[in-house]
Amino acid sequence: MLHFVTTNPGKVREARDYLGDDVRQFDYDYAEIQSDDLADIAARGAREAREAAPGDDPVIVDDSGLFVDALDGFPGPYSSYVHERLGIERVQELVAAEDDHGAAFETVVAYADGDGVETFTGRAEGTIVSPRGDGGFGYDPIFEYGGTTFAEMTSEEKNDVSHRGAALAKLADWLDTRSR
Ligand code: ITT
Repeated sequence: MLHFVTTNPGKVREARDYLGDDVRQFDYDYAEIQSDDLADIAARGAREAREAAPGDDPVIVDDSGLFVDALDGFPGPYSSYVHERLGIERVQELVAAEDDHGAAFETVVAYADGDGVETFTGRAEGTIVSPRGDGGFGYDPIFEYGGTTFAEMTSEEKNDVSHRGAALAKLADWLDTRSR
């Protein structure tokens, strides 16, 4: 069993494409440190959550952020707070007032087991647009990649091009190599 430590079922759905049905959501609120570095946040969270997870099973933590070019990377590590407080429409309005609508999603997946912690990163570059689509979660309706928003894609289509898909693919490869 692999425990995905998150309050976000959308992340778990995307992870199952790479890691199979062994992935279980573990709704544990680890202490998120204040840092500009997603890897630091995810690695510390994974270390703490492993202590709290049932048995000796490994855990993963995913820390992600939306980095808007014209806003010097804002909201970045504060994406969750900004999502709750402002919502995606207001973020889109902020970006629409700028000339450059470019943005990137970044994810760090941290895996912790008895041997320690490994981190895997992924990035996707796109454009902030008015909301479109009903799929995905979070900022997906305003993040356009190749003419389609992430919310207009199926989970598999998003995984093929997304930040999380890239990080999960690296983790899956690493687990595969290690088990040989
Ligand atoms: P956990 O910390 O419990 O895992 P969270 O949703 O708060 O859940 P993050 O802090 O990693 O996770 O996410 C920061 C924000 O970015 C949050 O509002 C998410 O909904 C959003 N987000 C993360 N990944 C995303 C993705 O693939 N597409 C759209 N929005 C995403």
